[in-house]
Order: sequence, then C-alpha cells, then structure tokens
Amino acid sequence: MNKRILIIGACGQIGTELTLKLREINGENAVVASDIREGNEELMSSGPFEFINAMDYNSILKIIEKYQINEVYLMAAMLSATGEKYPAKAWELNMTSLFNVLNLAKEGKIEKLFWPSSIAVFGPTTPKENTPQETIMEPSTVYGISKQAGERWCEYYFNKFGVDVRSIRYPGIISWKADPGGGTTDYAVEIYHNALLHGKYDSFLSKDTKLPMMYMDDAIDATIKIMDADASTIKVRSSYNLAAMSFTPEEIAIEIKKIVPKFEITYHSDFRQNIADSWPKSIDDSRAREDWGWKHNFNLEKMSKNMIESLHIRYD
Ligand code: AKB
Repeated sequence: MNKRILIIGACGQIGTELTLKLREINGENAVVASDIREGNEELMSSGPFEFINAMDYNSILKIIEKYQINEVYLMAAMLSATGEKYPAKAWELNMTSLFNVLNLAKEGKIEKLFWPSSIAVFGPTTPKENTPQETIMEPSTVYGISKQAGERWCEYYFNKFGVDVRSIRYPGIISWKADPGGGTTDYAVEIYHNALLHGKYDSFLSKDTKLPMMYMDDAIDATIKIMDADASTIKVRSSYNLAAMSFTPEEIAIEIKKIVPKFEITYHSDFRQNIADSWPKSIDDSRAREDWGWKHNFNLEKMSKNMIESLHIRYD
C-alpha cells in the first residue's frame, strides 16, 4: 500500500528535515507537514501543510481522514531545558500528544507510528559509559520522565493492542537547516553559528561535559530505516538506544578551530549543566545495529566540515 504520511511538529529541528527527506523519497503530495506554527520557506513550499495542535485529537483525526494518512511521525514535544521552566505544560504536551496518536493507531485510523524518545530517559543512577539498552532509568527532568513514561506506554499499546509503534532514543542532534529549541544539547548547534558569525562562543556547559551526539543526516537515516524495517525485526517496542559519537564542548571547539582558526570558546555553566550531568556520556546501541541494521556515517570531524560548509552557504 502506498505511504500517506503525516508529520506532526514538522517545523521543528528534526521535523523540518524529516519532512523534506520523506517528500524526496515518497513524492511531495504523499507527505503532509503539520504544526501549530509555520515553518521555513523550503518546508512550506515543498508540499501540503496543515495547522494542527498535537494536543487536539479531533484536529489530528480530521487531517488523517482528509488525506487518508496511514503513517504518522509525532515530532512535537517540549524539550529538556524548556520543560524545566514549564513542567506542567511539558508533561501535558508530551503525554497528551502521544496518547492521541497511540489511540488513533489502536482505533485502526493509522497503520504505523513513529515517536521519538531521548537519552533523557536515563538519569544520575544510570551507568554513564556505554549505557546499555536495558538498565537503571531514573530520569530527573520532566522531559525525561515524560519520555520514559511514553516508552512504557508505547510498549503497552504494542503488547495489548498490536499498535505498530517504533521509537529511537535520540542523542543530541546537530543540524543547520532549522534551529533546535529548548534542549540541553543545543550548545553543539549554537557553537557553529557563533564561530562563523562572531568567532567566539560562551558555552553553557563546562568544557569536560561529554554527551552522546549525532549529525542530522544520520538521525534522519535512522528514523526512516526503523520505519521501513520489517515489523518482525523490531524487537524493542519501547525505544532503541542509538549512537554515533560523544564529545565535550572542549573537543568540538578544537575541531572547529581547525577550520576557523580565530575561534575562541569560554565556559559559564547555567541550570542546563545539572541536566547534562544526569545524562549518559556514551551509549551502547548494539541492539539497533543487530535488529534493523543501523549504521552511522558522521563522526565529529566529518560533521564539523559539513556543518561549516553548509552554514557558510546559508550566511553568504
Ligand atoms: C535535549 O537536549 O533536550 C534534546 C534531547 C537530548 O532529547 N536534544
């Protein structure tokens, strides 16, 4: 059956590039972008767009029926740093939107669902290096609690109702097309913009804060790969660990300096330091590699070259 895809939260950092890639693969009219706000020019002009509030079940259902959608990617969420400022709103958005799409799948309105989880499901008591797929999970942020609860619900809907939901625990995602918003790993995007525009960056994480990260191209590749995989190969129905690289602010600064020699970094930690300190430093993603053939392509060096080249074009 032909894919008829709806992306909810299409104007965010990952949603934008996921929409563009899915349109390239499936044809522009097969992929409906939706959000509560408009996106960038490329997204808005490349195919159908609808305003949807992810917390409003009926508005999602209306669009699913209008376009005869069979696959949904729910990319709307409040991330870790903003979530700490607005805990009740973060919980409400992250959980209500998930229940809306899980219930639509349970009622047979859609066939397949992608929902992103995060390394934020882990907490201070989790083993920090090479964090296993199954381990202690005591998240200490509202965002992390919502993602962990969400994972449990995904598995529950799969076991009880046969809902075909697939999920990845994204690390920090680095990209240049659309800006991230409200995350703890956002420093690793801001740093490239600031290096090119101002030749300096004041990091809100300390120089030795190591976190798992991934370039957007790899994140999109993984997302499409897990959704295209045969259902029998998806053995984890909560969410898969996923990894590409891990680095500190100091290490990314050294890499940037190789391309922008005048670049200088300073460090002034803020409240996001505590969040970062509660997360793993590196992730064991062997289950994703074994089950559905996940492979990353970008390391820190290759990503830095690509980011700086792409941002040069954007700013020129
Ligand atoms: C955040 O920093 O909140 C996100 C995430 C790791 O899920 N980028």
